[in-house]
Amino acid sequence: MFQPLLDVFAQSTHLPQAPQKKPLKLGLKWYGDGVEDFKSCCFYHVLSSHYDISFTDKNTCDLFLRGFLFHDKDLIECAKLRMMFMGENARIDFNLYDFGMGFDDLSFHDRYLRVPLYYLSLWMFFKLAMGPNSPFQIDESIQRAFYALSPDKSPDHPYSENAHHGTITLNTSFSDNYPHLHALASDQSDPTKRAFASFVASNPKAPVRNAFYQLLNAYRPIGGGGGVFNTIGGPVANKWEFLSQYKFNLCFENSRGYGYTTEKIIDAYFAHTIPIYWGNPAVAKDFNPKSFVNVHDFKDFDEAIDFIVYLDTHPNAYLEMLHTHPLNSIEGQPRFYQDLSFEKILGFLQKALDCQEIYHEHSLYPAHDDPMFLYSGKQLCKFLAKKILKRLGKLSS
Ligand SMILES: Nc1nc2c(ncn2[C@@H]2O[C@H](COP(=O)(O)OP(=O)(O)OP(=O)(O)O)[C@@H](O)[C@H]2O)c(=O)[nH]1
Ligand SMILES: [Mg+2]
Repeated sequence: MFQPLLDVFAQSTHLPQAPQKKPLKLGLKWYGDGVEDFKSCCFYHVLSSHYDISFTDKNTCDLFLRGFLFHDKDLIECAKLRMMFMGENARIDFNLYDFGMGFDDLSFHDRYLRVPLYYLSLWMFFKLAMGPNSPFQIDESIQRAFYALSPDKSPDHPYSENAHHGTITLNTSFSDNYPHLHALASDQSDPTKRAFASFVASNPKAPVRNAFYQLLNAYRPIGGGGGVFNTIGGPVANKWEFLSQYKFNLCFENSRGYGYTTEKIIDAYFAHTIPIYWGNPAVAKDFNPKSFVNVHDFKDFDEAIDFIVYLDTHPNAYLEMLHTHPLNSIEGQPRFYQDLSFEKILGFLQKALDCQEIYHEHSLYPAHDDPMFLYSGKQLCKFLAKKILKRLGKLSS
């Protein structure tokens, strides 16, 4: 069920008023189209509540923000404050970055905040849910706060944003764009009377996911909308409407990683279908284990498939899971793991921007384009000797 998850997310978008906005020059290497994609992301919304943002290059910026897996040589030469948002199953290198946000459930004082991709992806659904004919509700005051901070958007006009696999137009008729999903979410169709399961991925390099697909597909055929195991003659344009036509969605991550919960499970909740999940062994910290099939909970794949068969053949058990709140409750209140919120993200970013320390300058390891590169003892001595000679040269000149 998406509405209860949306309610908690909408509350978590609350931001305090800024006394006066400070100027912020932001250097950026972001996904997709760069600045345009970044502007659709909630980090932009959060920052623009307290800063007048201008985009500039890495040499003149106050903060360089990187949102991608690989490290460029030219970024490493940039001496400014560096922050990385890691959206893949990989670790942030804190020898190179002063601050980071990502999946890992780690504690590193003020230098790290866990912001898993699934939380970011809720921002798109929050905006979709505000459109005309939406079956979802968002409190009026929360909607007003959104539009007040987004002067380029109006509640009366459609606007476009880049999303995974294409552009999405927001603020247009929900029931026209998602007729099947609209009927389900407004209790006008029977969720048990749907085809079996869907799968939408285009990355074939996911051996565990592919193996599970084969086993499940042997029980009942799975509808495939992505580039891998496609059954509909080509990539599906509208992922969420496609998912809503099936009882389950196979939303395995491409690999296993502690903390690595991406947008895939959120897509399933939004589409009113039961997620069949594998990837983050600790996913039960992020989502209520009674609201999805957690394949990590089973001895092996066969046992997990037995449970899916049970849900598929017992409508009451199926509906109970479908209608369970996706979030865990803490002291009776459904919450995000670690109480993640826009205010928490803002606090982290403010501390980073106010920080006088440039941590990466104290790293013994020199900047290098390959983050896995480490100096051997001999190489390190050579490197340090060179540095000392350079310093002595400077002193004597
Ligand atoms: N509409 C649509 N969405 C797709 C298609 N292929 C993948 N997606 C979805 O787009 C989102 C982003 O996909 P990617 O992260 O680029 O790649 P992926 O194929 O999902 O594979 P991994 O991320 O490696 O698991 C995911 O939620 C996919 O489910 C497609 O052909 N059509
Ligand atoms: Mg992906």
